[in-house]
Amino acid sequence: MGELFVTIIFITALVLAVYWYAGYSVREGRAIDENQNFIPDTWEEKAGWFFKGRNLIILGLGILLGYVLGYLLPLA
Ligand SMILES: [Ca+2]
Repeated sequence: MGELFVTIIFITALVLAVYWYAGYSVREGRAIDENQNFIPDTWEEKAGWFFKGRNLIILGLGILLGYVLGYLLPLA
């Protein structure tokens, strides 16, 4: 379970980094963002689901993290 926890932390960090970098590259003017949603338009074409489901993906990762953490460190 400990390895699973590290894996989920790693995946969560990676996913958050991708979301952050999407906004960063637009703000820095490195990517074209015609519809001004702070997601490079080329990324939206390739992986629109990843950005459309952003809230759900972060929520899911959070629940998963909480679940594994609760298993590793039971309070009672
Ligand atoms: Ca865009």
